[in-house]
Amino acid sequence: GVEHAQPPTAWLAGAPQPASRPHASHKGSWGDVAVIGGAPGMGGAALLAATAALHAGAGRVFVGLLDDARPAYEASQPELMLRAWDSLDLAGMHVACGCGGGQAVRDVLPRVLLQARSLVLDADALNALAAVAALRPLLQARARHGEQATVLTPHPLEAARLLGCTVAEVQADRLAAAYTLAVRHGCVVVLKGSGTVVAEPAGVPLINPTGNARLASAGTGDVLAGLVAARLAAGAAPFQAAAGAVFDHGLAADRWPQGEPLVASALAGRGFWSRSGP
Ligand code: B4P
Ligand code: MG
Repeated sequence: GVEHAQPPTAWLAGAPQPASRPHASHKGSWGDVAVIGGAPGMGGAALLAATAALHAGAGRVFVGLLDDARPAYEASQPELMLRAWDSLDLAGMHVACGCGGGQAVRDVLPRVLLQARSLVLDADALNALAAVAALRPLLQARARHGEQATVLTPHPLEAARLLGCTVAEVQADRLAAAYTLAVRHGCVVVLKGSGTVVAEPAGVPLINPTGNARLASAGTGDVLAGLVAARLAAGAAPFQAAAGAVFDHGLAADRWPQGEPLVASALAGRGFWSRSGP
């Protein structure tokens, strides 16, 4: 794998250093993550995000599936607690919403936006925000609340839908696209792709130096959403949570053994947790 030289610290302003877990910490110290998604036929995306959050050190990870036919547990990852999404008390939880959400996510977003303590919106949650104008004031209300951080994680097509422009326009000025979305919605924005941009409304955007095209495969974005949620659950500030997760996600790809396929389920279970923490 490729080893990166240590970049200048200014470049990494948002990337936390490796943190060890205090000896006397317990699972309550590391927060509750809830992944809400997994509409019928799309359960894999939610499970990938939840598995990544677990392996990034979240104390407890719930999966609020948007599918009434959910199994009692996930055999490959029995630590995950599978629930009906509307049975979860979201008020104290760090939520990732939209991974494999389909159209059903439109119905759950109002409650998620109102209640989640911190929130990562990915994939179909972003598409819902782009399509349903009535959801956007709820996002702005979270920004005014102050305690309710929100991180948006669009890829370029999702960003283009949110901005009402073309993918080419997003890609022509990625810093401006991410910053515009951050200001407009009062959120931290992770614009994914080669040179992922992390932006916040009041601050200089960051271009992540890690990662490579081996991440261009199905489900790696879901893994990233889970990693951001785990860092939020551990108490990181939203920009630091996003930047740290993006950095680690890319670093894992850069260090991936050459002969081994980089598939999202292997990435999710890789064990990021020694680096997690506020
Ligand atoms: P989706 O159906 O939305 O794909 P997904 O489930 O979101 O996949 P996943 O979650 O794994 O990928 P994501 O990009 O979130 O895709 C539907 C369609 O959207 C696609 O068929 C395509 O038409 C369109 N689309 C998707 N990406 C596009 C793009 N970049 N430009 C134009 N159209 C696009 O997450 C992938 C992760 O891998 C991110 O963390 C990303 O930063 C990383 N990654 C991918 N390529 C990388 C690279 N070259 N270098 C470094 N990192 C890279
Ligand atoms: Mg995605």
